[in-house]
Amino acid sequence: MGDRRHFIKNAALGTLGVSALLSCKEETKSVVSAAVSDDKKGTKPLIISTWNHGLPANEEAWKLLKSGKSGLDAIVAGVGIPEADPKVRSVGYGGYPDREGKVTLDACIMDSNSDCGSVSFLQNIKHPIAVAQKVLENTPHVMLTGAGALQFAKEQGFEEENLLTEASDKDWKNWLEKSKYQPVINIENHDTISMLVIDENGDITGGCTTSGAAWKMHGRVGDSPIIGAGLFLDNEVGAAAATGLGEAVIRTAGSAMVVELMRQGKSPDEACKEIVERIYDKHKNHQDMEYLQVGFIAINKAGEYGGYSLRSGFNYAVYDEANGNRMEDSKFKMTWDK
Ligand code: SD4
Repeated sequence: MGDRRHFIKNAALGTLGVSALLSCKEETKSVVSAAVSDDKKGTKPLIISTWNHGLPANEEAWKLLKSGKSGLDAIVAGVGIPEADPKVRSVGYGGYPDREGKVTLDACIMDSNSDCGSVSFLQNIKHPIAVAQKVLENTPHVMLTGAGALQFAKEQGFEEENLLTEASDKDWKNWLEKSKYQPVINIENHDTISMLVIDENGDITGGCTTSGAAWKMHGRVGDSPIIGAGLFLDNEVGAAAATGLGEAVIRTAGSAMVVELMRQGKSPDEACKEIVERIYDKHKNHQDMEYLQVGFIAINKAGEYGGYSLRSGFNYAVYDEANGNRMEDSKFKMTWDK
């Protein structure tokens, strides 16, 4: 309800739219488990994903995990659901275009060995997360971008298709009338999907896929394909992923910092909160503050999970054996009305 109100309010504005490091493994483990609080402890395996579209994504990923597939395969299949859904206007096919009417996609994926693959500024490919997996598996690199990413995708057998739906084309033309850049996050509760998985053995994988901030400049890349910003994990510690205004997440190396805070003993909730507070402090007098929203989800090695956002309206989907697939509301620093 709050989300809806917020959406209406912002639509009315005229737009739619974004260590001390422990050196020894044993020490790390004991510090992390000391941070576990019972209320947020899931059973393994556990999947956590951003926003409402996390529910069907979790469902699909869960099926694959339970059939013995890897965390990587589970994530690619899971987040592939919103990527292919034209009703989800912030991911993949049907996503809002940039200010030139082009749908450009960002995605990344990372496994428990710290191998990662990423694509940015990719056009005409419905499943950027699947291309990111191929970058991880079939190249010596971490990130491919733009025309090179597209060329690679085609070499890997992906088909080019038009991702601009009629609805997005219409919204873009409406936006052009005022051409005001003010990406509003929480649009009907569909934004970037980030997914974190801890399997039965306690191994962690993560992925993130998005069409990015609506009405961005052509060529703009957000946090979502950037390892350390939109997504980060360390299999000894835990994982974190972001949603929200990518510029703010990149400025603070958000997800990497959440993981480092968990390494120091913070719980996932506490670690997400501390980084959100830091983002707030750094942006409170910034021009982006008016429309700034960021949210993080995190899991640790012990199976504890959590999330925190700057403003109200963020939620995430959690799936484990004990409690099934459900939505949980994130704690937040402030409401949109303040
Ligand atoms: C971006 N972080 O491109 C993405 C957008 C997003 O929730 O996450 N929206 O900045």
